[in-house]
Parts: sequence; C-alpha cells; structure tokens
Amino acid sequence: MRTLLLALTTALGLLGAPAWRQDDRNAAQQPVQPAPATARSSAVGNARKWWKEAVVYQIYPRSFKDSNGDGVGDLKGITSKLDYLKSLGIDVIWLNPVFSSPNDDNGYDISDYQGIMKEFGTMQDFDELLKGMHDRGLKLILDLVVNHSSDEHEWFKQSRSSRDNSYRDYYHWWPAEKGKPAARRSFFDVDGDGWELDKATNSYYLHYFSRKQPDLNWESPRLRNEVFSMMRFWLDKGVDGFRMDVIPFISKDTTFPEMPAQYNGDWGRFYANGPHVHEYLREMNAAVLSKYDVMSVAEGVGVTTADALQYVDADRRELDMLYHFEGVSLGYLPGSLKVPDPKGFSLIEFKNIYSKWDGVFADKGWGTIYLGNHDQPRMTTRWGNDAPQWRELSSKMLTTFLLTMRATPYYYAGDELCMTNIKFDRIEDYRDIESVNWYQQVKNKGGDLQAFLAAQKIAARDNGRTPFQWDRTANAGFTSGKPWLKVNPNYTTVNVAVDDVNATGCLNYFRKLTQLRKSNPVLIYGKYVLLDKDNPDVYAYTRELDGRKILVLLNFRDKAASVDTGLDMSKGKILVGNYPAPSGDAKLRPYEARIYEF
Ligand code: ISL
Ligand code: CA
Repeated sequence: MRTLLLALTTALGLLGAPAWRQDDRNAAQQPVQPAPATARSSAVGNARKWWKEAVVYQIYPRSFKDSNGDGVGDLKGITSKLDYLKSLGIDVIWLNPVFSSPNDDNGYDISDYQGIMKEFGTMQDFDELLKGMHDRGLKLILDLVVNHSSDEHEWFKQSRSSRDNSYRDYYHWWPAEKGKPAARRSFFDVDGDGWELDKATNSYYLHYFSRKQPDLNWESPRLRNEVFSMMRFWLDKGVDGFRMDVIPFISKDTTFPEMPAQYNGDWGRFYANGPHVHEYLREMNAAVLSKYDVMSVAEGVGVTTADALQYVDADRRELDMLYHFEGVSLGYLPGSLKVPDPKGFSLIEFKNIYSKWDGVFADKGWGTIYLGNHDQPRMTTRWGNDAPQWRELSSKMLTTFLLTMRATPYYYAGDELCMTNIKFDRIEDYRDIESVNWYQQVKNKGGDLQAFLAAQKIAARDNGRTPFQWDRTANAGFTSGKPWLKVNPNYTTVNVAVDDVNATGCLNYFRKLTQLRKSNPVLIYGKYVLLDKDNPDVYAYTRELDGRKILVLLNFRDKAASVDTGLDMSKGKILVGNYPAPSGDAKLRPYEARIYEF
C-alpha cells in the first residue's frame, strides 16, 4: 500500500503541485513568533468584538435540508430547521454561495451576484431565512466569491464578445497573436492549464479554477465598484458579514511574468501575493465594511504566519479574520493530490502549527480555528478515528479542541453528529469537479487510478458534502426525492433524532461546549499556553484570564496515554469530559478529552 501511494505521489507530482499542499512547507521555514509576555498576560490584547466571542456554524445549503423533494437542499429547508440551529448555542451561520449559478463548482461560479440560485429558492425565501435568523438572535454571513465569476455571468458574456467591448477589462485577456502567456496553474482543470483560448476574440482568458470560472480583473475601478455596491446590496438587507473566497488571489501582476523562482512551484503562495491585494482590501474596507457592524473572514489560501497580520491587523483596516491552510494540509504527502501519508500525521507538528498561529495574534488581529468545512473531509475521519468504537469519543475530543482555543471556532454542520467520510469506491459516485477532473488527469497521464481512489476516500471534498442526517427515515430525512449526492449509510444510527435525546451523545456534547465557551470568557480571550509540547500523543494547554485558569487535555490516540502538565493535578476540578464518567486518573483513556478548572 505504501509503495503504491508513493508511486502515485511521484506520478501526480508531474502534474504540478497543488498550491495548498506546499503552504505548510514554506510556512514551516518562518520563525515562530513568540508573543511578548506582557501582551499575552493581559486580559485582551485588543478590543472585545462580538465576532471574537461567536461560534460560527457553517451550512452547505445544497446538503442541509431539501424542502421540495428535488434532492437538493434549499433555503426553505434551512428556515424549517432554525429552531434546531438555535438549540446548538451557535451565534453566526455562514452559508456557502446561494447566488445564481450554473453549478460547475456548486455555486462558486456565480452568474448573478444579486440573484438567488434557482435550486435554492427565491429572494423572498432568502429574506424569510434572514428574518428567521435575526428573530432568534442568530447572525448570517454570506460567501463573497469575487476572485472569479461564472463564464455565464453577463459581464463575461459581454467581455468575451469583442476586444473593444466596454466590459473587456472586467477579466484578464491575453491576445493570442502575442503567443501563449507564461504558465498559470488551474486547480480544477483537467489539464491543469489556467489559460483558455477563446476563439471569438482569439485571446486567452485566465482561470485559476475551472474554465467556467474566469478570474475577475480587479485592476478595473469599475469592476471594483460593482463588487462594492453588490456587497452593500446584501449588507443593506441586513446580512452580518462575509466569508471571502480565495480573497488573497484577487490581485495579479497583469504583465503575467513567469512565476518567480522564490515560490518554488507553490502556486497558492504566488497567487496570494498580488501587488495590490492590500490596496484593494483597504478600499473595500473604506467603501463598504467600515460602514456596517459586520464581520469579515478571508479564506487565507497561500497566507503564512509571516503575512497574516497584513490582512487582519485592525489598525490596517482590511479584514477581521482569516483561516489558514497550514493545519488542514498536515498529513498529506507534499506535492501530491492530497495523498494521505501512510504514517499518519505528527501530533507534535499539529500542536506546533496551532500554537504558532496562536502566537501570531497574541496582541493584534484575531485567529480562527476549524478542522472541517465543505472543502475538507469529515474531521472525525481525518483527525480522529471513524472506527465504530472510537467515532464518538474521537470526534468529541476534536470538538473540545475547537471550542477551547483562543480563536473564533468555525464549526461545520454535521460534525455535531460526529459524521464521518462516506468513502466512495467508484468515481461515478463523486459529484465534485475537483475529484472528477483530477481522476481524469490521472487517467490521461496513465497514473494509478486505484491508488487515487484510495486517497480520495480520506481526502475528497464530497466526504464533507453528503446530506445532513436528520433521522432514520429514507435518505436520513434530508429529502423525499433522490439526493444529489449519496447519503452516508450510517444515517440509521448517526442522526439528529437519535442524538437529540441522548444526554451523552455527540450533539449534546457540542451544545455543552458552546455553553461552556459562552459562559467562560477565559475560553475566548484567555492566554493560551502549550504544555508538555513534546508529548507525541496528548495535546495539553491552559487558558488564563483574570485569575482563572482552565486546563485542556486531549488524547489523540486509540490507546491510553499519560501527560505531564507540571501542575498539581489534585487541585484541578473537572468541568467537562467526553467519557460518561470523567475520572481524574493520571492516564487519559483512548481519545479522552478533559477540561479542568484550576
Ligand atoms: O478545496 C481545496 C482543496 O481541495 C482548495 O484548494 C480550494 O479549491 C481552495 O481552498 C479554494 O476554495 C474556494 O474556492 C474554490 C471553491 O471550489 C471552494 O469550494 C472554495 O472554498 C473556487 O471558488
Ligand atoms: Ca430542494
């Protein structure tokens, strides 16, 4: 198996390294930035904000709840579940794109930024959803996807129609008579080429993602103003902020030089470093964000600890938060199409990454923490253990981590049920353009398709996109029709109906943890200190604020493990544990999580 995977990595390496894979390698070379002791021991390094105190819950609308039997989740479906959402103790809901789209990339290819996707409903449905959330004290953030649009957007239709169309400069064009421009990598294209020749005007257009996702040209002031007024449209409706898709990529050097050697094949890092990205974000802040009490969070692809504060230092007036890729990239073989390292991941590296990122925001900016989202496999499978005897324990242990770090948690729908990867055997079961096109790439290159499919069982994005599991009726109660993506067969036992009435189940564990965080500011703002850092099995840390001290112990292994906290454990009082009977034993049981007050 191991040789198979290594062979696959080598074969796939020829196709070019996916950018996100190499971020951590580069970042690992950055020095850890220890926080000055004074700032770290103060109550709050910078101002209190509602979004620092929030738990964000992410919903992939296509997979949450179908209201009309067409097999696709929709806005009315979400509205029908608002009481459930409120019961979780979350504060903010992030919805993946809900805008008009031909769905080449499930809504990340937008054809009308101010229209609602047909499959998801109408603007009236949207308004009702927003009102229903606000009535319950929940906030809503939308996905801002403005690095690219759909090729079916009216702007692109105009832009491609002639070289002198007034929308021509909304996109990046390269006249073919100048020859082929320097290579740019497309993450989703079958051949990996980020330039597509468009016959109508004999010019290439740029697409970092699929051919149906042409990159917008932020050099155009008119385009920028269109984006800003579109943002105002949604904010004036009352939405509470944006998650910004690949926002570090929006600025390009429009001379399109060869990729400088310093990036060493790392496209994500190169794309994230456009010459005007911070100018554009400051302009967006001044024109839009600063006028509203809203939150903004960048999808920080290609952003390292060295440049994170340039995006989120409040004094710079750009964005509030970003989420990095260093953590979720761990454990894949470098330069591979997300091939899991047969050795697994090193917990010591895991701890170093999250500790290093905590240090970045010690006295400026603010962090985020996540282990799952719509681009990731299920956290239980990837970071815990989805074998039946460990599924719940390991997943609750990970939930404990997410809810006790000094960063805003971004929690992915379904993780509160300890959902797991579906692990498709056949490419025909996948719907995600990434998996489908990568498969074709491997096939075209004569690569090892079985090894590719084996790797996808762990890493594919569709693992995190299977329908939400409501109950044990057909299709987990997600739809009365045929679901757009198969339901995980474990839905008969893993579902809300079962878990809701189980005091010691996953769901009520998550509820307990959101309450614990909310009622203990030390878990939000308290100083984070890593303990027993060389322990290969246990993640241990304290959080401290105003004389209160909390200790968190997390055993990441399927066997008992000991930990040396250096604290007098007899003084600690257990607040929460993931075993039915938390014990104060020196040894942690498999996947045990304990939270103590000292
Ligand atoms: O999903 C990834 C790895 O499998 C990432 O490389 C991902 O493509 C990248 O993080 C950008 O993600 C965002 O933009 C994409 C979209 O497909 C993702 O769903 C979105 O989160 C293009 O809009
Ligand atoms: Ca539907």
